[in-house]
Amino acid sequence: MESNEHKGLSRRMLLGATAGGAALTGTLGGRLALGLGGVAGVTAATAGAALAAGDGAVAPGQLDDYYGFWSSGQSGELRILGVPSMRELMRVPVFNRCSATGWGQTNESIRVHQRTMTEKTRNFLAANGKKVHDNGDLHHVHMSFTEGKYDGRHLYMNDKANTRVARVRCDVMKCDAILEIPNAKGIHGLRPQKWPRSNYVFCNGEDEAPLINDGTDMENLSTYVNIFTAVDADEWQVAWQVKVSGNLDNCDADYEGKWAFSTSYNSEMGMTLAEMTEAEMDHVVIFNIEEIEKAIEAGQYEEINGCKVLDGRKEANSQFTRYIPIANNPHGCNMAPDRKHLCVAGKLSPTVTVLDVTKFDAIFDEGADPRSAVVAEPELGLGPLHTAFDGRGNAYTSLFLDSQVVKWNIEDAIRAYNGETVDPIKDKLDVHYQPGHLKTIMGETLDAGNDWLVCLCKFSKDRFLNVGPLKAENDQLIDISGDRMVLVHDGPAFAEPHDAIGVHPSIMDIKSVWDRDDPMWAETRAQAEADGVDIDEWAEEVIRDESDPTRVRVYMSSVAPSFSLESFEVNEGDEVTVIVTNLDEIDDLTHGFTMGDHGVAMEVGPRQTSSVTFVAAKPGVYWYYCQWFCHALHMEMRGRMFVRPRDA
Ligand code: CUK
Ligand code: CUA
Ligand code: CA
Repeated sequence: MESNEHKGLSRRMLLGATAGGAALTGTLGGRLALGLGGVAGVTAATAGAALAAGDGAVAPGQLDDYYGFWSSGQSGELRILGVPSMRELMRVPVFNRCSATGWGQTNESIRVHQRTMTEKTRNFLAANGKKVHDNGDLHHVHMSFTEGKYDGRHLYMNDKANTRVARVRCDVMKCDAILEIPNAKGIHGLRPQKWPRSNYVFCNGEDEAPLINDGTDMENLSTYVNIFTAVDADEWQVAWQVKVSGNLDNCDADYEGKWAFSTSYNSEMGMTLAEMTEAEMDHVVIFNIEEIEKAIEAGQYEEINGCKVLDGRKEANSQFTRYIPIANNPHGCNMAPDRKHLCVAGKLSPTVTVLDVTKFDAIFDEGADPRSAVVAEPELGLGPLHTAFDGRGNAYTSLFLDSQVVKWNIEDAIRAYNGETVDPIKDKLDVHYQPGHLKTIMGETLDAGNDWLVCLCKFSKDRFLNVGPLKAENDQLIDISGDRMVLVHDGPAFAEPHDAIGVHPSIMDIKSVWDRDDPMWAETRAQAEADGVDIDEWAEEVIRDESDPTRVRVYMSSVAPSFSLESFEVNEGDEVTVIVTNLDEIDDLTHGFTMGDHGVAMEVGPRQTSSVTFVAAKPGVYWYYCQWFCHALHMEMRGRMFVRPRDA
């Protein structure tokens, strides 16, 4: 394949102008400035590259080969894309408020938010006139595993902003559980257990805080701690927590169910940038699942805020953890599908450290050298952040400062570490610009693919038409089927995908129409039964609560193009709950319910029941309407709410 030759030349020519050849010296500020300076320098580097295996285009009416599940960072939602077309197929609201679907406003979604909310958060929100947080910062999305492979049950994701994790059901692609994690602060890295199945979802607390964080002692740094959490994915509660030394950034788990591992960039326990980058070496923490479970079983834990907490800090000298020194502020933590090698990206060090997980038993021996598990440490380029894998023994590491992806071979890196003269680096490709995560199809499972790599870039300046000071990110599609990587597609994305996974469609069983007995509206159904209303049939009932007559429940059905109620009447000050069931059974026939001038809107999918509660505080006539274009007479699908003045 000669197609990339001219590109290699362009890069060499550009090296002088970018950070590419610079030694990793100088101040942190200098390094970051170098990285950003590189943005303009590589603009034309890949222009005109010939394509090796198609351009990723999928013709109209044709389906993509894979699902892509994208995180969205500070947008707080999950996104579904098609790969290789990179067409955005759906947005699944999780930690955000959604105008279209009413997520965060419907009673069904508020229940998902509140079910495991701490008392402290519930009171805090109430003091701010809210029931749910309006934002989230969703970095990592991963599917549930059975024996090292995706099993299509659930997707798990983190909220760094409000210390939560969430679960999305793959049968309907809706969030059905959110869990606020007590004790920890800022859940960042998140991974399901890979073997034998995802009993646990491992969650990293990134931010240091006093364990009893009630304001009594805020200055004393010796009370600050970081917490590693294992969530019981079936029971959806905290299984156990481990106190660690340093903070926790990214994590992963092995293919035997023995270990979890987390990178720490702040082993210094610094509170400022200067302090956090002071030490030459930070570490990766190895968690010994069996030892932890034994101690929990034996009741050797401390109970804090309802969680079972063990002490895995260095000074506790426990069998729960080991700390392997890793150069300067490591970031990515990626287990290879060869079942053996864990790749830890150096970030401020140009290296990726390769650890052999089969050597971890030995480092738990008294007096063992934790670095004895290191089997390679290839120097790959500037700012290595994350590593992806194909099924041929190759790794792909993003170089944030170099704005490149480097393809390297794990076995060759091990041979080079052992003194053989072999270059593990097989190819480098310019990406645009400043890449973070990158992912092959099912590359974090035993089914790692060899066709596509998506690379999620943090900057896109000059790559697209200018849209103002806030620019899109750029998710790029790379063909990895040949020896050389070929960039085939630019995918602008709104703030801010951090991570993504690619999944073969056969792994999931996704419905087009809801089952009427879906648990999502079980509480709503129970209320309807108590009110004597059958929500599976045509319903047109306005029911006043017997114990509190200011509470009104309005039951309607929707069948295109009409609601069962063309009007209903309430009194000023009533708390009104509108319950709508979509009786249409047709694929893609979604209705909605929007109450005009009330800030109320919700999705009602085929055979779904949704409900929303608001106070009718404004006397007058208000139209409600269906906001999903559902029929030729969709505009006519509307009705009136009469709000009678209190003293009339
Ligand atoms: S982190 Cu964003 S680029 Cu939150 Cu996975 Cu590395
Ligand atoms: Cu129903 Cu539009
Ligand atoms: Ca550090």
